[in-house]
Amino acid sequence: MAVQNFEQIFQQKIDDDIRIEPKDWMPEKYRQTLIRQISQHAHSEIVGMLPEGSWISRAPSLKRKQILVAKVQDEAGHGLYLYSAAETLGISRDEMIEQLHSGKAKYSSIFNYPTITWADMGAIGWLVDGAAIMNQVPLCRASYGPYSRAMIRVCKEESFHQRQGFEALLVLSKGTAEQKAMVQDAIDRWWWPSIMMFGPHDAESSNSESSMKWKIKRFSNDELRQRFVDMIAEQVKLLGMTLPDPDLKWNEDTKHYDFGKINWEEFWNVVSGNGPCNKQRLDTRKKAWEEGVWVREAAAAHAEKRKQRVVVKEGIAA
Ligand code: FAQ
Repeated sequence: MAVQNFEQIFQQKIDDDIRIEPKDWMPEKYRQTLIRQISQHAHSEIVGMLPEGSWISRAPSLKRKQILVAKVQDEAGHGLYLYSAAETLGISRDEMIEQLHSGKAKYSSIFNYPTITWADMGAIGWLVDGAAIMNQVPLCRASYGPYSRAMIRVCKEESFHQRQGFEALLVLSKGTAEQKAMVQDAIDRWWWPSIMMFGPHDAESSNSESSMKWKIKRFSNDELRQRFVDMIAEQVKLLGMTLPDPDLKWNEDTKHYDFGKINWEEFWNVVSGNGPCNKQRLDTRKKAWEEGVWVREAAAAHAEKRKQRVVVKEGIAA
């Protein structure tokens, strides 16, 4: 069959909302786009463990520590499902890790900001996981089967993450003047980076056109960002706090909140490796990878031994 026919059949499946599975024919650009997005997503989960991980030993109570440990473990799990989903497209885990370490593969800009106070744990749960859910619920219907299925579980866990973050802030917001100030300061620092997570404006989004045609993306960066702003602008009132945007205003005509200009210079600076913590995050990941060599080697040797044992047993049985 000519490639053109394969392409028509492929696009027809997408248009009919039939999932594409690993062994189905797919255009090379579709495969590459998925590898880029899924691996970037996996790296984000793994690097995303670092800003919160540093607070596990400093959590203010046993309950908060248990919640934080569970959340960070969930993020490790998300990274692992996503690496597995990407592997079905023909890239190995080692190649993906190498791309992260060399700077070829990106990860979300948000994880290059420092976590300065305990309230940052609440702000990450509420705002960062909140933005992640807004972006990821539509990915449960992404056209690639292994990605969409992984996202269903990821989203269930993310929604627990968001609620725990909001609840942690709610408790602090009813506390002392110092605790209230700590909440407002965390919101002030995390707000703009959170709305940058949705990526550049649609007009600047180089991948959106093809990703929408292939139903990897179901909504544009700006559509999802607007939904997030509308949701958070209401929720912040429950905390008795404000968002650091003087232009944030309900628009009766559009029935959405208008908001101020995003600092794209800051965004691209962080994306290109020059954010406040980019170097620290990558150095930590590289060190963990190097220090884990013996674990990977031991696991591979153990697997090989087990395989040999099965071969010997089968030989005896025959
Ligand atoms: N950071 O053409 P578009 C989480 C890049 S997981 C860095 O619009 P696309 C869980 C983009 O790669 C958070 N780079 O790109 C958690 C592209 O460059 P490239 C991660 C960004 O792919 C919570 C260029 O800009 N979530 O938070 C960013 O169509 C708490 C042009 O952009 C996902 O990965 C950015 N924010 O749309 C963990 C979800 N935005 O690659 C721990 C899946 C854009 O061509 C604690 N990904 N770029 O060189 C997606 O939905 C999409 O990839 C977007 C970007 C929407 C992120």
